[in-house]
Amino acid sequence: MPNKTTVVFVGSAGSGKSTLLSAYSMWLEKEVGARVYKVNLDTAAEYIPYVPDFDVRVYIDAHRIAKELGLGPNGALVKSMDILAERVDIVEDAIRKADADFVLVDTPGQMEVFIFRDVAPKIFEAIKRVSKDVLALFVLDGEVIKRFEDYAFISIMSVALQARLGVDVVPAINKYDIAPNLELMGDVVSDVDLVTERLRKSGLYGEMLAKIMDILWLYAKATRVPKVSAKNMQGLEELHRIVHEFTCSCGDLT
Ligand SMILES: Nc1nc2c(ncn2[C@@H]2O[C@H](COP(=O)(O)OP(=O)(O)OP(=O)(O)O)[C@@H](O)[C@H]2O)c(=O)[nH]1
Ligand SMILES: [Mg+2]
Repeated sequence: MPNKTTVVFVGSAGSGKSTLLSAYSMWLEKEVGARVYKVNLDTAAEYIPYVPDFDVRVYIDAHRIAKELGLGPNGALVKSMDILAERVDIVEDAIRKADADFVLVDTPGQMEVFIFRDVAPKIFEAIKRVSKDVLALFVLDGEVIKRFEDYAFISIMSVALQARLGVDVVPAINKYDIAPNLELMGDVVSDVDLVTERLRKSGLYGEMLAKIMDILWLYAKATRVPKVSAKNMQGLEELHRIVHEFTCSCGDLT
């Protein structure tokens, strides 16, 4: 029986996926004494702030593909993801053999190229076969969350990712150290009534978003959103508590 918990870091370009993966792996090793296996699936990465145990670039490198096929950076990334979609067995094998408690998986900077292609559901299916638990950490850049509507957008995106990937999705707000709106970043994001009340006041789309949020919260497994700074290694304990609650079936997540 596989006994690994796999956390897949997804999120828009530059949101801090790789830095957070690095910070969380160090935290897990130091504070929990966990054995961590780090997987890089970013075929176009030029620099990654951790030493990967499995690096997809050894097999599929977007820069090499660009040269060989005469493609631009986007075309090469798409092509590399399509090649990976046919070779998910390499990733599955590596994770199966990993002697680890936690597997942390980094994904390409351009989230849409990963999420919208065949590769994402295929990778998640493969990871599920060799892990006890799998969840996706939706890494958000705290700098860009400025309004209640932005928070509604994140919640809707999280549910969309859940539907697409077939696993629980935990949104995490990164770059808390430079987040511009600490009021919104604070506990407010966990206060259902306050968010919907503020949305209702903001016109036609606000009313629509508030109604969507009512439904989302009805089905939400957790309303807590970890706020972290990967750069300063802050908020990692809360992040881990939420990851643990999702994977241990211990009930209340609010
Ligand atoms: N201030 C601050 N900067 C951060 C934090 N986390 C990441 N960064 C910076 O944000 C930039 C992008 O970080 P990455 O970890 O490369 O982000 P990514 O999502 O992996 O980026 P791509 O894979 O290129 O899309 C880097 O300059 C990081 O140093 C944070 O918590 N606070
Ligand atoms: Mg990265």
